[in-house]
Amino acid sequence: MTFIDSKSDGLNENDLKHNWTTQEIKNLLEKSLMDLLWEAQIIHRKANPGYKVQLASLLSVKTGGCEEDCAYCPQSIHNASDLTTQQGQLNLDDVLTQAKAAKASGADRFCMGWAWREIRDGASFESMLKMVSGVRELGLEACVTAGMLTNDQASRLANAGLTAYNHNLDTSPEFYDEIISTRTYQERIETLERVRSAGISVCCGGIIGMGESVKDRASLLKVLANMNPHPESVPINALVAVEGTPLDNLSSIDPIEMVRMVAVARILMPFSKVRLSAGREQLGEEAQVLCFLAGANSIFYGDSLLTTSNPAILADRKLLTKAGVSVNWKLYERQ
Ligand code: SAM
Ligand code: DTB
Ligand code: SF4
Repeated sequence: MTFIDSKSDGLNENDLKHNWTTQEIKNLLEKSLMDLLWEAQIIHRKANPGYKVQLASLLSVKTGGCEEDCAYCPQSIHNASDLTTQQGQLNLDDVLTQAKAAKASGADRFCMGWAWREIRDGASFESMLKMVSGVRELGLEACVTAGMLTNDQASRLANAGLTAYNHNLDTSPEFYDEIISTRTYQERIETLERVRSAGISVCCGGIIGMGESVKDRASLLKVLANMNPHPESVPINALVAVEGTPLDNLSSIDPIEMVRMVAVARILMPFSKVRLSAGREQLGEEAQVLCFLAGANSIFYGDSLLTTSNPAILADRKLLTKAGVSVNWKLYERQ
C-alpha cells in the first residue's frame, strides 16, 4: 500500500512511512511503467504542487588525488583516470566568481566538491568555511561534498551557514563491497548522522548502472526512505563511465531505468528534492521529461558536473521551457 490511498487532497509529514521492505520497493520498481508513473504523479502533485524544478550548479574545488577506491570515480588515486596532475585547489575568489556566474545563469543552489576521504582541520577547511559563508551571502543555498567529517566540523559548517551536506550511499549495503573497499557503509551512515545532528540538511542518494541488481536498487532506496526524517535531497545519478575506472566498460543504462528509479524515490520520499543528477547527457530529452513527470524536481545545471560534462545551460533552458516546468525565471530576465 502506498500514499495513493490517502483520502486527503494534500499530503502531510504524518502520512510518511519509514518501514518499507526491500520487497515492497522492488515491487514498485518492477511495476507497469504506466501505473508507476501515474502513482508517482499523484504523489508529486500532492506533495509539491506547481511543478517547480530547482537548478543547482556544481563546482569541483579540489579535484583528484582521493585516497578512496570508489570504482566509479575518476578522482581516485586507485584508478588510472586520477586527475591529480591536471587540476589544483581553487581559492575563495575563484569559487565566489563561479558562484556569482551560477546565480546569474539562474541557479539557486551552489554545490562545492572536494575529492577527499574526509575533511581535515587546517587551512583548506578554514577556506571551505569562508566559501560557504560567501556563497550564502550571495543569496544562494550552499551545499558541500567533501567526505567524512567530525561533529565539530559539522557544527562549524552549520555556523558558517551551510544549507546541505552531500554524502551519497551510492548503492545497497549488500553491493557496497563490490564498489568501494576503503570505507564501510556504516561509516557513511555515521557521517550522515553527524550532519543531521548539526542541523544541516542531508543530501544523500546513489548511482545506478554499476552492475547492481534491481534488488540492490530497492535496498538502497529502503535505507534512504527508512531514514527519519528523510534526506531533504536525494540525488539519483546514472553512472558516467569514465575511461580508466574499473567500471569503464559498462554500457549505459536503459533510460527508462532512471525514470523508474526517480518515480520510486518520489513515491517513497514525497517531500524530498529528487535530483536528476549525473548521466543526463546519456538520457536524452524525452527520458528527462519522463523523469520530471516521475517527480524529479531538481537538476544539476551548468556545463560541467565535477569532472565530466553536463548538458549546456542553453539546452537545459530550452528543455525546461519545452516541458513547461517552472524555474526561477526572474533571475534569467535580469541578465
Ligand atoms: N569525496 C566525496 C564523497 O565521496 O562523498 C565528495 C565527492 S564525490 C565525487 C560525490 C559523489 O559523486 C559520489 O558520492 C558519487 O555518488 C558521485 N559520482 C562520482 N563519480 C561518478 C560517476 N562517474 N558517475 C556518477 N556519479 C558519480
Ligand atoms: C551527486 O550525487 N552527484 C554530483 C554531486 N552529488 C556532487 C556529482 C556527480 C559527479 C559525476 C562525475 C564527475 O563529474 O566527476
Ligand atoms: Fe571519488 Fe569521493 Fe570516492 Fe574520493 S571519496 S574516490 S572523490 S567518490
